[in-house]
Amino acid sequence: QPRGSMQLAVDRGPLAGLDPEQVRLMEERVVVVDRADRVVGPESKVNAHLNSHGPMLHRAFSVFLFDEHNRLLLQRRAPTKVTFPSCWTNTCCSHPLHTPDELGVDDGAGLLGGAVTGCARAAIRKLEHELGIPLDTFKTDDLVFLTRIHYIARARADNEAAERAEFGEHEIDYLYVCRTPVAGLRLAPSANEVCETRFVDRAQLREMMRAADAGELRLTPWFAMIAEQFLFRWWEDLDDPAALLSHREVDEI
Ligand code: DMA
Ligand code: MN
Repeated sequence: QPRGSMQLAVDRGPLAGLDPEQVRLMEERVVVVDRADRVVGPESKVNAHLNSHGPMLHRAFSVFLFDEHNRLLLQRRAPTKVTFPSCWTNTCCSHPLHTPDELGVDDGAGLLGGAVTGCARAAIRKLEHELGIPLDTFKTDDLVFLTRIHYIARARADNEAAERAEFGEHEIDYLYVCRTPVAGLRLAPSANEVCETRFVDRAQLREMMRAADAGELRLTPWFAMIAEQFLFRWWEDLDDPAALLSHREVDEI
C-alpha cells in the first residue's frame, strides 16, 4: 500500500475538508443494533452515520443535566462537528463504544442486560470529554435512565455545508436525567465539541423552541423531538424521585 494512501482517501471521501480531530473520532467503533436493540456488532462511526449506508441503526445516549433550580444545561454544538454543527441541543449526546464496559456485558443482571449501565459509563466519559465535567462527578447510578427512543434523521436539511449532507443519524437513544448543584459543577467545554453552554428554565426553552420554528436558531432534531414528547412531563417531577421513575419505560422503544 503506497504511503499516504489513507490521507488520499480522506481528502476525497465524505470526510474531506472536515475538522481533523472530528475525523479522527470517526474511527470509533459504535454498536450496531437491530430494531429490538439486540447487538449486531461493531461498526466505524463514519460508516454508521453515512446516509448511503442507511444510516445504520446504532446505540446512542442523551443526557439531560439539571441544577438544583431545575434549570437544564444546554450546549451548542461546535461548528467543527460533522453532524448538526452549530445546533443547540441537550447537555450531552454520543455513542457507547463496542467494548465490554460500554456494552455492559459484565452487568448482565442490570437493566436491559447491562446496557443501561454501559451507556451510563459512556455518558460519564463524554460529559468529561465534551464539557470537562470531572469523571468523579457522577456514578453510573446517578444517571437516571428513563426510556429509549428510535429515530432517524437524515442531516440534509439541518447541515449547512453541502458535504455534510452525506451524514445522518439512525439510533436507539438511551435517555438519562441527572442533577447536581450548579455551584459545585465544574464546566470546561472543549472548543472542538461545544461552542456555547447555557442553563434554561422551562419558559426559556419554550422560547428557544419558538425561535427555532421561526428559523432564528437551530435545534438538533432529536432534542426538538424529545422536548416535544417527553421533557416537559419529566420536568414537573424532578423533585420527586418516585414520580420521576414512574416515567421509566424498560420494554418500549
Ligand atoms: C450522537 O451524538 C448521539 C445522539 C443521541 C444524536 P453526537 O453526534 O454528539 O456524538 P459525538 O459527540 O460522539 O460526535
Ligand atoms: Mn449516532
